[in-house]
Amino acid sequence: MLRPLIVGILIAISSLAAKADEPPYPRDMPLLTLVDSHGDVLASFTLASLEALPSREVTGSIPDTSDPEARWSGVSMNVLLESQSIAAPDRMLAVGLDDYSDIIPRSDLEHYDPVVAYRRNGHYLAVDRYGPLVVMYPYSDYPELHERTYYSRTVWQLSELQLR
Ligand SMILES: Nc1nc2c(c(=O)[nH]1)N[C@H]1C(S)=C(S)[C@@H](COP(=O)(O)O)O[C@H]1N2
Ligand SMILES: [Mo]
Repeated sequence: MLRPLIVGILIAISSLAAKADEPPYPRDMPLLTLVDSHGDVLASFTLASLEALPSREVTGSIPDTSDPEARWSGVSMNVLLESQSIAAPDRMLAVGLDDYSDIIPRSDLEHYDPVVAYRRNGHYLAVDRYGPLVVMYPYSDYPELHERTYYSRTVWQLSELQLR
């Protein structure tokens, strides 16, 4: 009988897949903080809480790097704010772990719906690979995004969104 063998192989494959799918950081580690204009914390997200929200996928790459185009999946910035019943602010300052930051205006959320991505081509992002979170724009859907303005808003190692 082949069946027990096939079942055994399937179990082996899925346990390997489960291992490969483990994030390179704890699922309950705070990754992203939303703060208001006074610096007060409005919300905090872990991988687990981000994954509990509906996901959105966009195609793009980290600008000005050799990073090839990839599928990035995560949470739409609009959905992220809605999940906390927060109206989209005029501007958000997106801050990286390296203290790099840039302003993302509300018009970007309306026109492009950028994503707070936690996976690149299906894989979680290690901190030394632009992760854990990256602001990614849908570059392949909107060629006009290929411009310095949006490149600098593609904040990798995203750790904080300051609502202005
Ligand atoms: N956290 C973080 N995100 C960032 C940057 C940065 O220095 N830190 N640089 C921005 C700019 S100007 C570009 S072109 C791209 C690629 O930056 P890099 O060339 O420094 O990798 O990421 C953007 N996001
Ligand atoms: Mo840049």
